[in-house]
Amino acid sequence: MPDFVKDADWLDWDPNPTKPKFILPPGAVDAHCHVFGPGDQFPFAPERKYTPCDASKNQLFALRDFLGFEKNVIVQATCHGTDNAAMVDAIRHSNGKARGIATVSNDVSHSELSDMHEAGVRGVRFNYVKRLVDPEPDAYYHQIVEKIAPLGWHVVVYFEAADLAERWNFFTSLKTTVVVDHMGRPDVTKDVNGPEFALFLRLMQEHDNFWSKVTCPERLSSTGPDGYDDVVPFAKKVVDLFPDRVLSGTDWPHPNLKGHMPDDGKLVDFIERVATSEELRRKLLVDNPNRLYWKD
Ligand code: 0GY
Repeated sequence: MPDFVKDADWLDWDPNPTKPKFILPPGAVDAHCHVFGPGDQFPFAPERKYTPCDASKNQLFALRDFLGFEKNVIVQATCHGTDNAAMVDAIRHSNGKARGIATVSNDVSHSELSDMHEAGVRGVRFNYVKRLVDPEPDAYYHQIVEKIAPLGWHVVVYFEAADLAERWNFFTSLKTTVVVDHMGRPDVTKDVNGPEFALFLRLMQEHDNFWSKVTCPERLSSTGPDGYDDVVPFAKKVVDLFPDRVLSGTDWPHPNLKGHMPDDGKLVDFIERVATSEELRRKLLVDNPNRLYWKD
């Protein structure tokens, strides 16, 4: 088995997070997290743009229990390309407490999809972040959608705010549920009421098949981990406007972070600042993810 060496500037996940002050409600779902390898068991993809540290299913499940989540949605990370084996192994060993989002190519077979469905996969991710992948033409993704829609799966899209206008026609042509990662990665140094974030809000407003993860303050913030203050107005606005179409998650093990590695306990505390009533927190953490990922 290959012996992978993580990137020289790779920041490892925090093995000793603090206990969150915010007590998660029963049934809470961490709807955005990943597993990496372990590389000697589940090799990283040759076409990957980064080589991470290992982050195994058992380490993820231990974090879930420590933070007080009940379940996980494990999103295929680009370092594994279209080989979903590590993610599928994790959801298969979760006792029904994890569902998955896969990355597939347009020639994926119906039997591969059906095996993944049986394991607990409920969607595919289209990644447009150029430092992570080389995006394919729209036709390629349409071919995938035709194959996954009959299974009741949805599409997760990851893109940078500056690329939304270019992707608009393709995104709005999708008839499945579409979940946007990290609010479309807004530049939070800009005005929350400015034109860039307004375009993302318009996408959500005009297309009620769109959902958003209000995730990744650690990735978006320029003020840093002390509350991630600059991200709060953006995430709060999305939760307030679209309470039935939002999801939360840790993004553990936090791929490609530069600068600081977050304390996952503090990321849980962030949730209380963006979902400011018990009802909003129940929708964000329990009702919405269970409706989307555990409907069958
Ligand atoms: C994320 C963020 C990133 C990476 C990936 O699949 C991935 O490699 O998702 C990132 O580097 O922005 O959403 O977890």
